[in-house]
Amino acid sequence: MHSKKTNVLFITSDQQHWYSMGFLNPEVNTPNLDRLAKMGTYFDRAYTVNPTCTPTRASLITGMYPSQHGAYSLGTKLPESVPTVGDSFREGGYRTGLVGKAHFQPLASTQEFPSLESYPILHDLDFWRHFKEPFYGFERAELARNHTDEAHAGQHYAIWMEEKGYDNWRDYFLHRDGETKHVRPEPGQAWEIPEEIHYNAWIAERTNALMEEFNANDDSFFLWASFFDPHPAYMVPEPYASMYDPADVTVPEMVPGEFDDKPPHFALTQEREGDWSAYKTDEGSNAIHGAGSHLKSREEKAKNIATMYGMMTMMDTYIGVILDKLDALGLTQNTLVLFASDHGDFLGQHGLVHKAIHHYEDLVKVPLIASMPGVIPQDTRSSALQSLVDVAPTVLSFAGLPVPRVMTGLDMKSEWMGETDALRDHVIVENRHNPTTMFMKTYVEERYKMTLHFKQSYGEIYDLQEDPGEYKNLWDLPEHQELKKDLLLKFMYADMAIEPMPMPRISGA
Ligand SMILES: [Ca+2]
Repeated sequence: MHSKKTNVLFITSDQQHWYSMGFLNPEVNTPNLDRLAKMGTYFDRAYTVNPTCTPTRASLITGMYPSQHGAYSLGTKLPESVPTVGDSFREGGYRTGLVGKAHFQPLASTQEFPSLESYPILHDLDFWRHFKEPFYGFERAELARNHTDEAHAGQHYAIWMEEKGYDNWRDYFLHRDGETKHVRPEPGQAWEIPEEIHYNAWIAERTNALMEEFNANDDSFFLWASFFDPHPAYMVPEPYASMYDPADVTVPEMVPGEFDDKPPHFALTQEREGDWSAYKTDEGSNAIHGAGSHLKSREEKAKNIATMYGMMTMMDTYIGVILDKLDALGLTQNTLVLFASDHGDFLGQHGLVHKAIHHYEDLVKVPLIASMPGVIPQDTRSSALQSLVDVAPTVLSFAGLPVPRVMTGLDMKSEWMGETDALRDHVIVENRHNPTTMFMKTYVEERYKMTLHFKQSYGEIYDLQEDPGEYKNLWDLPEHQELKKDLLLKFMYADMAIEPMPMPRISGA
């Protein structure tokens, strides 16, 4: 009776600010995400484990923190030896698939650290046509690596575009050597790519095809539809490009003086040519995402937000295509549908744009919706703390499969079912961008939030209850030194608690 087992359909966006969904923000239309939230529970205090792609994506499939699974920063890879949630599902008799963005490996490859998601193999379509091995536990991995028009477009996505008759697909993307017909649209301008070959259409079509195939064989499945939007550079084809008028969107603004009590890398963002050299001292230092000028005109921010809304509405349309297929196959009742983003985004909040190295709620909080009619409470909003490190153990638990001991995330099934109270009293957000610089760790509990900056004299403490905008840093204030001591102790205990215990003690010695 395979079909009675619980399927898991995991849908993710990339770099989505939690507020960009219609049921939270009337400026944007996302009817299908609204429908999913109504069908299930929306968690308004869900946190990433790292505000960048690779570390968090590796945590999503391993149930471990970036400091544990090895892919601690962008430009690193998840070692193939680390067990994944897909491995567990396969051992449990499930079919597994991933369509869209993986980013478990870096864009560069070395002999010691080979990467399949790197040049020139990304563009070797023959290689990908014959690629049949499981990829990190996904027996069917259909991949791409580009955000919007990036030159990384290739792999299965490019093969699919050619199958659709678009041998000229390169005309819609940048080229690495600069030779391209495509000119990146200015903020607010439409991307000329035909909607029928946009990667949203590809992800929906291939996700649905895999669901159909698995269902036809009466196989249960764990399937990840991994969307690329609304990650910058913000661009979207018509009709979505002109769906939202920049004049009608709210543009978040910085509060004058708000960086006065913050670590120095906050104020540096407001300089045209800030000196970031102090953060690029490590051997092997690579780009630090967000270490640069964040100055953009209000007009450009408004255009970007309007485009981002268009990207959300377009992605939502194709999420709807997948949810409709799930319904049409009669699988909605026995499928856990989980929607999340890998981390947040700045659209002008605190004077910041895109990804950054500033652990505001805008960046470290993520949208999270869990739906399974009859199992997870419907039309419910929960403010209990959630972490993306819990996704792997929790989906295994919903499928009735054992959670491997190496997973240090928590099994949240009983809480998501409304059977237990909050299982978490804190979450941890890691960020080791370079070995010693931009190396920070954040502890968030119900009320307070603390960020430690490795071997720096400064730090951050915010009272999220009294100061949800995180404007007042309590770290140095004499009246809050007891609070600081208390939080440091709790942070240390939290860090001890996540030490992995791969096996039980099976004897006295
Ligand atoms: Ca990301």
